[in-house]
Amino acid sequence: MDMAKFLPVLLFLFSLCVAVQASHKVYTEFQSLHSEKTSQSIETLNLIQRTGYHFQPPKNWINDPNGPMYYNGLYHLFYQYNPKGAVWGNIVWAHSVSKDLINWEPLEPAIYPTDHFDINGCWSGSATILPGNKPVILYTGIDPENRQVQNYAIPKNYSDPYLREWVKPKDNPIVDPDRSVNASAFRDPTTAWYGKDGLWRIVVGSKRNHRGIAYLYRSRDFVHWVKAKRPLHSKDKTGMWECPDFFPVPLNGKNGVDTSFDGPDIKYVLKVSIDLTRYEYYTVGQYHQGIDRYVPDNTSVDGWSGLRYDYGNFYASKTFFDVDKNRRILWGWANESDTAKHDVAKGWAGIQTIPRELWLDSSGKQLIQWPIEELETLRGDKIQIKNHKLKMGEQIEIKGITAIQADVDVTFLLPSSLDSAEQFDPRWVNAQDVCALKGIKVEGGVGPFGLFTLASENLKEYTPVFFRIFKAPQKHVVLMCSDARSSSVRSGLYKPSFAGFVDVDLTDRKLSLRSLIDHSVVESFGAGGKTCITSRVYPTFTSLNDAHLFAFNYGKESITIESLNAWSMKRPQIN
Ligand SMILES: *[C@@H]1O[C@H](CO)[C@@H](O)[C@H](O)[C@H]1NC(C)=O
Ligand SMILES: *[C@@H]1O[C@H](CO)[C@@H](O)[C@H](O)[C@H]1NC(C)=O
Ligand SMILES: *[C@@H]1O[C@H](CO)[C@@H](O)[C@H](O)[C@H]1NC(C)=O
Ligand SMILES: *[C@H]1O[C@@H](CO)[C@H](O)[C@@H](O)[C@@H]1NC(C)=O
Repeated sequence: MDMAKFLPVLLFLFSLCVAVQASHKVYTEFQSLHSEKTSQSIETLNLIQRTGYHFQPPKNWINDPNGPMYYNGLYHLFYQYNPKGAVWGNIVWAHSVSKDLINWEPLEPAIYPTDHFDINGCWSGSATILPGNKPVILYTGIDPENRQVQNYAIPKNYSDPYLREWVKPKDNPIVDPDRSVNASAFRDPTTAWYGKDGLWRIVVGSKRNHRGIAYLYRSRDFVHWVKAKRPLHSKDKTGMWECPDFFPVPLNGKNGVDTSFDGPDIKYVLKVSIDLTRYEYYTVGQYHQGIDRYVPDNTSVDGWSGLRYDYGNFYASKTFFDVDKNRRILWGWANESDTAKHDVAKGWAGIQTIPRELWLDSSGKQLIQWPIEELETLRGDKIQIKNHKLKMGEQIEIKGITAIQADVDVTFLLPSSLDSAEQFDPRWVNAQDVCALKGIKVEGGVGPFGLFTLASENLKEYTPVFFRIFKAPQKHVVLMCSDARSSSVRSGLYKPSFAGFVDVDLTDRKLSLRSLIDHSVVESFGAGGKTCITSRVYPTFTSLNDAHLFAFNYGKESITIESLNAWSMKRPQIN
């Protein structure tokens, strides 16, 4: 009997099985479908919705960013990719390189299923640069029993500036789930860090019953790994921890440091992607090297009522240290909020958000994120507004730029008294619920004020990004919303009222907002990057000029636009 004939069927069955266990959705019926009737033509859908300056491959499904690194003058980005369609499946490590993190050149996939240790899948992982400038990739493979194991891969030719080909040595897998570990919930190895004792360390995400776990492993040679008696950290009632990321941040300044940095005046950050909520949470804390335990500070809430990198569509993120510019950079995946049917019709799904520089706020309590400075090279035509007072109910159009592909940065000046701010109800613990309750339509005292992005001329469709300010006993509460509920007249879309609170001092009466608008994505940074929200939205425009941008104030008190700068954004070379 010819087994080769049955192999594809077996692989298919295995991949279905893995997919179910990993709670990724597989739409087998769509995998070979190339077109689908929709009300807008496919050309129009793509013209309006495909992003202009966000990272995307020409077509197909993408998810997690993998193994980002800087090596010999080039930035590398790998990412989870389905070469066969616009839904999850057939995952390989696609690979692109860049000199500036903005323009990208595509290469052949670097890692794809070939061996017993990854024949059923090549899932997420990280890169570490070993001494002697030798990169190594750690990733999760799915073996023939559908167990999740950790593998390594090394460049075939270190002199190839593009690191095109990667070799998976035969001693893989290097980390097997032992009997205490759930082999169906054991994935996404971190970048390694080096201890004073001469041992490398990594963390692998997992769970036990309902407890989310970051298992710690140690190795002298990067090949033989031993599980530590105790995990680096864990937290009950949080479920599976995916894509953990663990790194040091200096107490002062914006610079980043290498993952193995050993010096004074640093704190650590542990981020996990929680599969149950599909959001990411981080804490700031202490890493006790002697006992190899991470302990969040008492100012950092652990679990899913804690801080998030982004309060919108943002998941499976990963940072890397950019040794060229001494900064730590964050990549994150923004999935679609459209139906799988539309994704398949367009032929693509998923984007990477604009890389963000990330550092510790001077309070030491949270991180600050800001789009990398290289993005500014794409700025074209500019509009500026200074000292414009927005009275109650007023909105002004920001004309003269391409509102569908823009960068807007505005600083609002609040009234000298915040007495008329609405009272904050202490029961409001979830910002998204408050945004849903109040939106822009419930009149407030101070706010709502902000931007209408991707708006139709008559405001039939618009995505407001805005603030509302509340009075509370201790200090004012600032709510930031990116509300997709009116973003499209189409039904069947996911249109959440994403929101987060902004821990900002209002004594200088200033509050800033920057939004990166790009066809079907609005990435917003409140108060200089203290609170970030990414929304995916799908207005039904039929031409690029249908998109408009406004600034508005629907609160009782006047708000002044102290300064507003908006730019048309150029289209870089992406893949
Ligand atoms: C390695 O890459 C370098 C630079 O591209 C090239 O000159 C050399 O021939 C390659 N070596 C092998 C064995 O392919
Ligand atoms: C192991 O993880 C899988 C996938 O999440 C889950 O379905 C299963 O219940 C877990 N097993 C145990 C013993 O917790
Ligand atoms: C939090 O920890 C700091 C020291 O890191 C301590 O001074 C402070 O009292 C603690 N606060 C609470 C509420 O435990
Ligand atoms: C992105 O898509 C929306 C709509 O389908 C889901 O609700 C989210 O769970 C999903 N996010 C991730 C990280 O998969």
